[in-house]
Amino acid sequence: MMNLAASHGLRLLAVLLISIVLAACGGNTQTNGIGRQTATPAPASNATQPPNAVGETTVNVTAQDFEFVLDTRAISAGSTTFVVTNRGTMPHDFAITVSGQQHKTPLINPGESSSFTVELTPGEYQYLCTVPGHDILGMQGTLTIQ
Ligand SMILES: [Cu+2]
Repeated sequence: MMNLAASHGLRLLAVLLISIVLAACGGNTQTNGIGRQTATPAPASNATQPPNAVGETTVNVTAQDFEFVLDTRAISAGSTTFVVTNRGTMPHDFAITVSGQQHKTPLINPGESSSFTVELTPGEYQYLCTVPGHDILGMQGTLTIQ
């Protein structure tokens, strides 16, 4: 009997809690319609960026000691802007070879950013930091465009 009573009490409590949660959610939606969008976690390096036109993508590149992290979620063939932010403790740059030609940022100091735009077609592109030795330490990779 004690068990039954206890479980009945628990069930009541659960129903109450669910009601409260539902009420809270409902209130949220009414007072703040854009609250939903903030649920998507953004990379720490991300600045707010405007929506891109068709065929234009922005790739956020984080340079660290000694690694590049590329946010390629939205990437596709077309005009591509690389926004490179140096989160390391020493100057880095970002260079990518397109059609045999190297495009790159100037040397970027820690905490600063630089960007450039190139036209990418489907294929594979090598990128690296051109500071001597940094590529060997890990600041290099291949970007694939489908
Ligand atoms: Cu470097």
